[in-house]
Amino acid sequence: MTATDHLLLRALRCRPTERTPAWIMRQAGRYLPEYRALRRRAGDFLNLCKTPELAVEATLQPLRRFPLDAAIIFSDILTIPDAMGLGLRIEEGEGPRFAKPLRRDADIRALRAPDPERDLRYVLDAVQLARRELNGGAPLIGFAGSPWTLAVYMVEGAGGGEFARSLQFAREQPQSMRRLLRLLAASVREYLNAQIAHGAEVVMVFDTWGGLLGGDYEEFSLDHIAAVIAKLDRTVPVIVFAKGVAAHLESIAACGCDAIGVDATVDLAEARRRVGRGIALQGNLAPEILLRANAVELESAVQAVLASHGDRPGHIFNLGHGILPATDPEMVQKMLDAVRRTMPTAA
Ligand code: 1CP
Repeated sequence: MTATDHLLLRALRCRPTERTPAWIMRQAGRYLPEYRALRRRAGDFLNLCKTPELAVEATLQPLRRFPLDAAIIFSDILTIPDAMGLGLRIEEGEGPRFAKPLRRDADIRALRAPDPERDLRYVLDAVQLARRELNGGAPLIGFAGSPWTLAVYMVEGAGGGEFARSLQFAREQPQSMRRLLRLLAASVREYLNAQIAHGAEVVMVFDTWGGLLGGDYEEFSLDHIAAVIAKLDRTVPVIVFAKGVAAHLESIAACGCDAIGVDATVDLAEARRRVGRGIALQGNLAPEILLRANAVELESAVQAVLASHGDRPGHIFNLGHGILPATDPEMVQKMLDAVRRTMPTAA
């Protein structure tokens, strides 16, 4: 099979597919016992990311278990700030933390864009090795955080909070924030282009925290995503994961991406009407459903997602956000079976 024949790649180009392709955000991770064992073997999460053989093993684990239509390279969006010297630590059960968060304009002026070939070599090696191991079986997705989402973590210094500090920084020191966003856009662009050069067949930009911005979303987030995409190697499709920004779907569709990943608050039929035909939509089963539904409820929730997009081309089934660590892997199998049982997408 040549790479362009994969269901995922066809769906991303809004071409007809015999069924709707499916994969899962955070498909490698803590809900899988084999991931927890691998992580123990690695010692900690960052070591797992930074050891290409282990990162590739984590990438492949979900594909050994489930009939998935994509692999996503095992890494994290915070590799860029780590490579910029902010001192990343990811503690069990605590989430990410930076030793040197950005607090003033001088901190931002001192930053340099990482050279991916040198500073993020371990990710590029993992991409190359994963591609070899996949051997054409499923397309490989590379990824990065959006400039704004990275800026949020770099200014806050930790995840999991309410992010008041980064919003305040954007409001009170907009010039500094813009300087940071421009630097991050250049860094993300070079990083994604390097992933493409080393074998990524799709790239995805995670804009997890764009929704914090309300009316300032376009200025502080979307415009910088568009700047990333404008200078990407466009031989591969680009997905933008847009969480909490349903009000901006039309402008996201115009940012240069090929597909929009939408959260579970979005009705796919309405999203399709709003973005038109030329752009693919990815999503959007609420991850919580996998925690509480019985088999019948799960089946009907999956049907509802598929029916809301309908039988036109350009849909990739996924969750509306990352799979939750408490998810029973059995439910994932049931969900993917339900996707495969449904009507094929019409030509
Ligand atoms: O094992 C562990 O305890 C670490 C948990 C973990 C994992 C499994 C982290 C720390 N990152 C990851 C992997 C990861 N992160 C992937 C792997 C590939 C796959 O999908 O299988 C991806 C794509 C990400 C992306 C990521 N990291 C995002 C964007 C997507 C999203 O879910 O919104 C974000 C916001 C992060 C930051 C981050 N890294 C880790 C955690 C726990 C977090 C979130 C912290 C917070 O709540 O703010």
